[in-house]
Amino acid sequence: MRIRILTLFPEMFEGPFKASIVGRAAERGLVEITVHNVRDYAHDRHRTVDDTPYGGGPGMVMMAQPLFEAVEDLVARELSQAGERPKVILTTPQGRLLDQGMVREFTSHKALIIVCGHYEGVDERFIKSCVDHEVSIGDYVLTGGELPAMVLVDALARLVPGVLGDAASATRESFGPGLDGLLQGPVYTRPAEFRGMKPPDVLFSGDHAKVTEWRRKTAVDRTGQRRPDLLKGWPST
Ligand code: 6GU
Repeated sequence: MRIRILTLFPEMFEGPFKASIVGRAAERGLVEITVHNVRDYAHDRHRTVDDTPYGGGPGMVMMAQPLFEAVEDLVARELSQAGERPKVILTTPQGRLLDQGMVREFTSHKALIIVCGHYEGVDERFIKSCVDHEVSIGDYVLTGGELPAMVLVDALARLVPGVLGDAASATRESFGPGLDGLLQGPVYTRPAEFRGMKPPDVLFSGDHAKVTEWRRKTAVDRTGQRRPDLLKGWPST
């Protein structure tokens, strides 16, 4: 999967995408992530990318022209490289709330362009003409769409085959597709007793069916207590 990120702050991506599982995935060629500066597409001497809003009001609005030309350029590069038009995602608090289903849907595309929104917003003519999906990561306001873009890339990368180690994939598998969308129940590791606290006996029983049933039950209980909204329509079959 190829991901191109369009941002006013390319330097923000240097740390997160070098370290971590995402960094390893990029190194191994499982995902290809490139970061592009919107300012490189400005035309004037000052490389202007924002301006005051029509109608007045506080803050600045990201101009249509640099974003428009940047996306045109990145789309053209993708078409010449792979021949499949990439989906364009804009990170903005006005977007649809990101969930695992949307992440899964996005992984069906070979290439994505993620545009990081900023300031008081983005000229609507760019959004109307160039953006396929507007995405928010939660009901709170951040200073910019860069962190949301990183969140999205992280969520996407871990679904690319081979990115998670065998152990992690196997764990998810054994958890069973039936628990998809539920919160995970409690987990424990050595020592068997810590400050007087012991894990439930069933985890030491060696009975895999019983352990699986315990994991299912604790996942359902916890989801009911903390996120009852997730239980609506579950199980799906
Ligand atoms: Cl995608 N952008 C900004 N600026 N704030 C947010 C957000 C996005 N998602 C939640 N808050």
